[in-house]
Amino acid sequence: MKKKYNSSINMKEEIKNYAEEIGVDDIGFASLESYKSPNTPPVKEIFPNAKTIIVLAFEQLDNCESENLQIASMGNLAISDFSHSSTYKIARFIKKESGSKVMNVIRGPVNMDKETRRPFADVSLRHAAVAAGLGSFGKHNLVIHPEIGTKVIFTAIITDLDISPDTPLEEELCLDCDICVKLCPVNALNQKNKTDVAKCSLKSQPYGLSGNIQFWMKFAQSNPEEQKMMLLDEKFVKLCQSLSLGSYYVCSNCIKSCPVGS
Ligand code: B12
Ligand code: SF4
Ligand code: SF4
Repeated sequence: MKKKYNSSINMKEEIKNYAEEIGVDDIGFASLESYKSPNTPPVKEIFPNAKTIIVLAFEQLDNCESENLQIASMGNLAISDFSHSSTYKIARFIKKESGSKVMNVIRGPVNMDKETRRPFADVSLRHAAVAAGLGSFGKHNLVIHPEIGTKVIFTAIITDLDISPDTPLEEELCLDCDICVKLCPVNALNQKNKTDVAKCSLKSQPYGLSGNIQFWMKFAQSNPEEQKMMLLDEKFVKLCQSLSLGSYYVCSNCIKSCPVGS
C-alpha cells in the first residue's frame, strides 16, 4: 500500500538515507525557480505539476586517467549503468513511499539541431546540479563538486513532491588555473562559458554520431573491394561497439586535469 507523507521534511530524509544506502555519493534538492538553464525548455513544459528536481551525484572511478582507451571507456560504461539503475531505484522508492509522480533524467537521448549540428538535452543536468547546491561551473564548463571535484556525473529525478530545496553554493570552486583550457587537445575550451561542441565531439567521441556519418558517407562513395576493407577495419569494429555498448570516449583531459578535489 502507498504511504502518503504529510511532511516533506520526513520524505527528504527518507530519500537521502535511501540514496546513501544504495551508494549514491551526494544528493541535492532544487526548486524549479533556482534551475536557471537559458537554453533548455521550462521544466513545466515537460512535467506540468513538477515542484522539485532531485539531483544525484556519482563519483567516477579512476579509469579516465588511464592511457588505455578500453579501460578509460569501461569507467564511463560502468558509471552509466550504476547511475541509471540507482536513479530508477530512488524514483521507484519515492513513488511507492509518497504516492507522488516521478520522472527520471539520465544522460540521453539528446536532440540534434540541423543547423548547429549540436547535440543538446531538454534537461541540463549541469544547471540542475548547480541549482541543487552540488557544485559550481568551472572553466571546462563542467560542474565541480566541492569534495569530489570534476570526476563526477549527475542524473536527476523530477517530482511533483514539494520538498524543501537546498541552497546553491555561494563560493566559486574553479581556481582559474587554466590547466583544462591548455590541455584540451583541440582548443575546445578557449571561449568563455562555451565548449566548442563540434571540436570536442570529434576528438572525444570519434566513434559517435559524427564518426558514424563520416564512415557511411565514405562507404557509399567506395567500390565493393574498398567497402570490404572498410568493414574489416578497426574503425568499423569500434563504431559497432560504440553503438551496442554506449559512448566510446577517447579524451577526458578536462576531467582528469582539474586539480580541484583531487
Ligand atoms: C550533449 C552533451 C555533450 C556534448 C555537448 C556538450 C555541451 N557543451 O553541451 C559533447 C559530446 C561535446 C559532450 C562532451 C562531454 N561531456 Co557531456 N553531455 C551532454 C549532455 C547529454 C547534454 C548537454 C546539454 O545539451 N546541455 C544543455 C545545453 C543547452 O547546455 P548549455 O546551456 O548550452 O550549457 C553550456 C554553456 O552555456 C555553459 N554554461 C552555461 N552556464 C554557464 C555558467 C558558467 C559560469 C560557465 C562557466 C559555463 C556555463 O556550459 C555548457 C557547456 O557548453 C549532458 C547530460 C545532460 N542531460 O545535461 C552531458 C554532460 C554535460 N556531459 C558530461 C561529461 C562528463 C562530458 C565529457 C567530460 C565527456 C568525456 N569526454 O568524458 C565531455 C566534456 C566536454 C566539456 N568540457 O564541455 C557530464 C558533465 C558532468 C559534470 N561534472 O559537469 C554530463 C552532465 C553528463 C552526466 N550524466 O553527468 N557532452
Ligand atoms: S573532452 Fe577532451 S576534447 Fe572535449 S573539451 Fe575535454 S579536453 Fe577538450
Ligand atoms: S582545471 Fe583549473 S581552470 Fe579548469 S576548471 Fe579546474 S580549476 Fe578551473
